[in-house]
Amino acid sequence: MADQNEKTKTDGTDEAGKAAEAATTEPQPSPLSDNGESEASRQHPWTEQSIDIPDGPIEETLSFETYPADQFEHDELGFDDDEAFDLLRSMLLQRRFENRCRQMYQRQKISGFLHLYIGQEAVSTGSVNAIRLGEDSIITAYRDHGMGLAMGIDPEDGMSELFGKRTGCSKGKGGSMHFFDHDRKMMGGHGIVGAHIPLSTGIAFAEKYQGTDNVCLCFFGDGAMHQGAFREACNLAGIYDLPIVFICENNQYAMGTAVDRAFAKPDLFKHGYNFDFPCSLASGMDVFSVNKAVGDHIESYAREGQPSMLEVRTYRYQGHSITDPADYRAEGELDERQSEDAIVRLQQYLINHDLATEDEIDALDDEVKQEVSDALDAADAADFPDEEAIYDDVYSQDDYPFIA
Ligand SMILES: Cc1ncc(C[n+]2csc(CCOP(=O)(O)OP(=O)(O)O)c2C)c(N)n1
Ligand SMILES: [Mg+2]
Repeated sequence: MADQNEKTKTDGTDEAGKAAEAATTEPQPSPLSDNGESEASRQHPWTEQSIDIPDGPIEETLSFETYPADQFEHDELGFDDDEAFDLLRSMLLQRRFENRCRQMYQRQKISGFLHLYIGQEAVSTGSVNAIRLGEDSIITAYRDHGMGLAMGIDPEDGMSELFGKRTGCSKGKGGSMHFFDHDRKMMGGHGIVGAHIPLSTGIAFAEKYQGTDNVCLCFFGDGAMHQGAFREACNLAGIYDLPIVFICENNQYAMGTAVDRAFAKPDLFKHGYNFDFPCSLASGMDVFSVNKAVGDHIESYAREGQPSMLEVRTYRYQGHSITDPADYRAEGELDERQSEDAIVRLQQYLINHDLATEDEIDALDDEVKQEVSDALDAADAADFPDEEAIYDDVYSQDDYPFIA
C-alpha cells in the first residue's frame, strides 16, 4: 500500500498546512463550534496558498491500487476454512432470499418498490467481513437487502419488513428501501439517490468527535456520483480528516443509463483524487478482492483519519427495479457478465482448495433455501402494525428552531 496514490506534485502549493491531523482517541473540539474561527485559524494568516504561480507545466504522477479477481486466497486474508465456507452461506442467503422476493412480489405479498441486488453479493459479504461488526457503521442506498442480510439481519425480520409486518427490521414501516439495524450499525437503506452520502459524513464526524476509532463505510451507486451531495460530503470528509471510506458500487447502470454514456470520466475511482483521497479499484465479482480492498482502505486509511475512495466494479443481473425488463442491455451481455458470477467463483474456489465438496455445497444451498422458506412463512403469519403505530418513531420536536 506504500505507493497508494503516490503523487509527485510540482505545483508549488504548500502541502504542509494540509498535513493530516490524525484522528485521536480523545474527544475533539468541534471544527464547527465557533463558526470556523478556531483558535488555530485566528493565529495564522487566513490563507497560506501561494499566488506566485510557478513556472509550468505542472506535472503530477498518480497511482491507484487495484484488486483484480482471482488474486487473493482466503487464508492470507485471515479466513479459516470454516469462515471461507460461511462467506458462501452469506452470499447464497442473499441470492435465495431475493429470488423469493421476486416471486412474492408477483403474488402481491410485497408491494411498492423492489430493487434486487442479485449479482452484487460479493460486495456486501466481502465488505461486512472487513469491518468490526457492531462498531463500524455501514450506510447504503435502496438496493439494501443484501447488505442487511450480510450484516446479520435475520431473514425473517427482512422478509417481514418487505411484507410490511410489525416484526420487520424497521417495524414494517420502512419496506424494501429502508432496512435498518441500529445494534449492528446498519444505518439504512435510503431511497433518495445520493442523499445518504452526507449522512455518512455526519456519522464519521460523530465517531471522530466522540473519540472512537470506529469507521463508516458509505456505499452508493454509480448514478449517485452525479449528485452534488457526493462532492459536498467528500469535501467535508477531506477537510475534517474523517474515518470514512466512500465506496462506489458501479453496477454499470443507473436505471437504464450505462455508466460509460453518463460520465465524462467513467473511471469513477479517479473522482476521489479531486479531494486528495487515496483511490482504488476492485473487482466486485470476487469476494476476496472486495474483502482485501475494503480491509486495506479501513485499516490503512479510515482508522488513521484519512478518507478514501474505492470503486467496486460489479453487475446487476435484474432490471433496475422489479418492473424494469432491462431491454436496454446488449444481446448476450447478461450471459457474459453472469459467467463471472461471484457465487460460482467462490464455489469453485472452495472445491479447488478442498474446502468443500459439491455435495456439501448443495446441502448448504438446500439449508439456505429452507431458511428463506421459513422466513416467508413467518412473514406471512405475522401481523401488520397497528394503525396508531404510524405515529411512532417519527421525529418531532415542538420547539424546532427554524419553523415558525
Ligand atoms: C434525487 C433522486 N433522483 C432520481 C431518483 C430516481 N432514481 C432512483 S434510482 C436511480 C438510479 C441510481 O443509480 P445508481 O446510483 O447507479 O444505483 P443502482 O440503482 O444502480 O444501484 C434514479 C435516477 C431518485 N430516487 N432520487
Ligand atoms: Mg448503478
